[in-house]
Amino acid sequence: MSAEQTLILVKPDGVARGLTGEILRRIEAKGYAVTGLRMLSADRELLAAHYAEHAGKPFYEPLIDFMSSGPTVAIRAEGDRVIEGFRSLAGTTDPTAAAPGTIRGDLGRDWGLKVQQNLVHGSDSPESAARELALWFA
Ligand code: DAT
Ligand code: MG
Repeated sequence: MSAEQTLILVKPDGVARGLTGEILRRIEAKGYAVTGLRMLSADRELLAAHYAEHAGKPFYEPLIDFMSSGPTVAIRAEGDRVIEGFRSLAGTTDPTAAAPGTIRGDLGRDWGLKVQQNLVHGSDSPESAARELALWFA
């Protein structure tokens, strides 16, 4: 069986705070291979496709505004169980609740309960990973 792939994003807050290198370091230190790397300013069309599952939720518009507020770094990472493994490295969605030792727990901030500013995205299933990689590495 070939190694699994996932899409990781360093969101605009992570890029703006100069944490791209630290996040890449944690991915590589865990033993995952970085097989794709791209910096781009995501437009609303890409973000709407990426976050289609959240359309209509109360945080959707603020999330799209935030994600289009600056450049994002898209990473294709590869390794055994990398989807689950990166979600574990990232920590839970809310940076205050995320465990110490995780990217969000160590480095994330709430910024007045704007939970969406949580530094990273990681695909949550093989189907999401395939769909999201096709969007960000088209
Ligand atoms: P995750 O990024 O941990 O997979 P998700 O897919 O449920 O979380 O949501 C996507 C993003 O939307 C998340 O990173 C931050 C934002 N978000 C989710 N729930 C939120 C909420 N209750 N309030 C504000 N932002 C939220
Ligand atoms: Mg998600």
